[in-house]
Amino acid sequence: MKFIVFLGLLFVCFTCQSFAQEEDEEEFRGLRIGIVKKPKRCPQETKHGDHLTVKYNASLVDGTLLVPPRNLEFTIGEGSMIQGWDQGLLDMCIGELRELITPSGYAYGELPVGDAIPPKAHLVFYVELLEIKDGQPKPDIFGQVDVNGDGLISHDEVAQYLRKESIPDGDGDKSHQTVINEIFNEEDKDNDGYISLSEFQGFKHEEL
Ligand SMILES: [Ca+2]
Ligand SMILES: [Ca+2]
Repeated sequence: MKFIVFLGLLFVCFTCQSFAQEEDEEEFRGLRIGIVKKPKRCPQETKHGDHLTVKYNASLVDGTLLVPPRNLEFTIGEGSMIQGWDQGLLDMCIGELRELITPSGYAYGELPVGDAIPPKAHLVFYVELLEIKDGQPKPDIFGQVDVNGDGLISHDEVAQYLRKESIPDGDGDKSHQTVINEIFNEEDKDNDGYISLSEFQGFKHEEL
């Protein structure tokens, strides 16, 4: 979704002109990360799954501005942004400013993007990290399975969950009944036929 938003931001740059890329390809094999400014104090660094707010701009390597400075929120390391951002903005402090010289292989590859970004474009981003929010909380699987909300997961509720998740009800080891039995053998520690919240381990079964 954020990727689309980002593309959208670039698409709005109708006035930008396309420029033929004549750079020496040798120069642009790898992502180059330059630290322009780094604060002295850095209590927290970015890691995969963090939700970041950044201020950035984007240009072609010849200096043509594609996106003037603007703020953007995204989750890093989940492929929602170009690879150059997912890799180039890790271990970053709040207040840090980086220059990412991003070969096309780490950006939009062979294809043009709108009128602004020509095919095989190498891009330069200046990205300042404004805020880090820890990764999104894991989905509440227990709550999703415990549909009647009594704080216990029953056999029937697991069966409903398997159907809802479109897990195939196969033969033998793959049948829903076998999967349910294995889950309860593993997780229903006191053998009362229900999985309580404290017993719940998150369905580590290979089918799920
Ligand atoms: Ca229940
Ligand atoms: Ca139990």
